[in-house]
Amino acid sequence: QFLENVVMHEDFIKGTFSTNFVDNTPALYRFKEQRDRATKALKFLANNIVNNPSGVKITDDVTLPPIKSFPPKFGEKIPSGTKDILNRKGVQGVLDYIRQSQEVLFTDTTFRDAHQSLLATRFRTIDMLNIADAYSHHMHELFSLEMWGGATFDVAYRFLKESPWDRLRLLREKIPNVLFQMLLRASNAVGYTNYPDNVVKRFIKLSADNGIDVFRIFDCFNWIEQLKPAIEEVKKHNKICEASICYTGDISDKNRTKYDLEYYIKLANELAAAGTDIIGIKDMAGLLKPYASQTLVKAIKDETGLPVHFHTHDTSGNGEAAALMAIEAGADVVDAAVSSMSGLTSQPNLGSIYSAIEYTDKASSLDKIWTQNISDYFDRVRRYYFPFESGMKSASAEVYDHEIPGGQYSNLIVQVEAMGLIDKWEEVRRMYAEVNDELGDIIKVTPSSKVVGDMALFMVRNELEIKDLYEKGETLSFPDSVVAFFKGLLGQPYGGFNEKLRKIVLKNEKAIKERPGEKLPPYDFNNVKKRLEKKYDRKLSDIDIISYALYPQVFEEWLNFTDEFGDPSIFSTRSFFYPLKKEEEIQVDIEEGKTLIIKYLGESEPDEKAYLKIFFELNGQPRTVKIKDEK
Ligand code: 3PY
Ligand code: ZN
Repeated sequence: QFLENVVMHEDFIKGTFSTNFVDNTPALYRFKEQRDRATKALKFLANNIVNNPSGVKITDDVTLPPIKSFPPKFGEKIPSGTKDILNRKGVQGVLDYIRQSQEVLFTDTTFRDAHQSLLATRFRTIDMLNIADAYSHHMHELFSLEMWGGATFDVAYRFLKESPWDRLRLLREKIPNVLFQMLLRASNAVGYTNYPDNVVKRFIKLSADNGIDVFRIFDCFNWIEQLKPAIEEVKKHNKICEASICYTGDISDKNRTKYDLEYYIKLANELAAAGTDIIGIKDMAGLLKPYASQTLVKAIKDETGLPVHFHTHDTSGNGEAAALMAIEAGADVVDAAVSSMSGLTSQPNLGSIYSAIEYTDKASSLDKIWTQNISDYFDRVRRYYFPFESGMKSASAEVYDHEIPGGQYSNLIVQVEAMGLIDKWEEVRRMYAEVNDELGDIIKVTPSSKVVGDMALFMVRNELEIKDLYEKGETLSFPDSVVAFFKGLLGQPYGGFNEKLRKIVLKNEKAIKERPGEKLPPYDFNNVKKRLEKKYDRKLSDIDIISYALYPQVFEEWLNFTDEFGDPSIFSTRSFFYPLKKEEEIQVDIEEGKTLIIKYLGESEPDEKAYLKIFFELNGQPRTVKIKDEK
């Protein structure tokens, strides 16, 4: 290895080295770094074998198919797409393109909402990168790829132990031609709490600098004051602003008057006045029924004259019909997921919508064969994530009663399972609806949906009914998110609070009426940077600091984890989640051209301090790793 480093070195090749070459060229010793990386990789695998932190196993009845790849043909050029329009002609150029397109345009949500809604957001970057060439070469007619935001940011650090920023950068390298879209929870950014305005603004700036082009922004109470700072910031960076209406209730039910058509039209006008480029209709639970979808899209288009981007979930099975009605009513862009990642709590099916409109004047110019090839790829990859499936086998109109957002459904069921309450899953769904009524029929989307979910779990776990809240509420200690909601820390819900319940939950704590971000002191980035750099004895980037500002504990855990176990994004999903089996051999690329061949041979008995020796073969050489049994 040392010799290899010497002969490959630039000075050696050019012949410009002196007798001190070896002493003065630390890069020659880089094999130490590689050796460290190899040791960390073995430690990661050993920890999986002994402690299995993901808690998932491959049982004997599961067979995981080989993954197919679709590399571009040698020398094949990447065709231009919507990102090139943004680069060349700016936001106005993209808006003109939308207006001039006779066909309906599509956003593919497979990289974000689809797996958030089907697989508890556990989809790893490597599985996106392996199909990225197919997108840039064959799906360049897409309007955008939704690939960031929502829960992906937190889950990447927390569970996948990978940097969401790397995902953005690496996908951008492979897909330079299609707009990248993210979901931004306005003043909650990509978190569950309100952040100071300067945190949200810096997060938007860094997201824009690192590759996000379209920001779908929403507030969980559709409160325009919460949306304005984010809208302004997106526009400042010359990115596409898609402020959104979160849809709830049922505009076709004349008895449900709280969120009627007038409510949404007024909101759309407010979004337009705040300067949004596009209006997003964000139907996060899939409650917008087909005819209502037609009415709403038409009304908003007529009223504002802005392009409309339509988003729904197929939980009821009516999602595709709703999307078609939206197209009929003039929706400019529609969200869909590739077939094998669509349906149920995910988005409607891109292939099916494509076929439904194939011979109409709205027909899409996407390549039908490639939408299928990509779906075939995901069909195989999805099987590696089987422990995160929600178990939902068919669409269910029950969503119109419980109103659980698609992105929450698959996470909630994992939570219910972890609490040992899976037998009460039906009860949790029923309670979710009852809690919502009691909170005053609020809009349920992150983070307000978490309030309702936490409260429903709390009620079921403690065997409480609604009346108990009033009878013995004084003695109950409510979930933090519920207290924060009643304190006004998520903002002001439309129609106000249930004041009677508020008194019970808050006890003597005070509530606020203002926009929470206004009250919070600005975040001191410089100070935090100094403190963290000292603590970790290394330089940290702006990206590190903003990630810490959003998720301090999760970010620190991730830093410590990668110090100990290296960067686990190098592993295939098979070896990342599931402990290796004895005699199993894997190949891991630690960098371009450097592959580790690792074979797991066996382990010792634990010693008196619960440490085990795990025996591997690394590139043919025996290696032993000591790891503590933490179970
Ligand atoms: C999120 O905020 O993560 C959502 O998907 C909301 O629908
Ligand atoms: Zn969604």
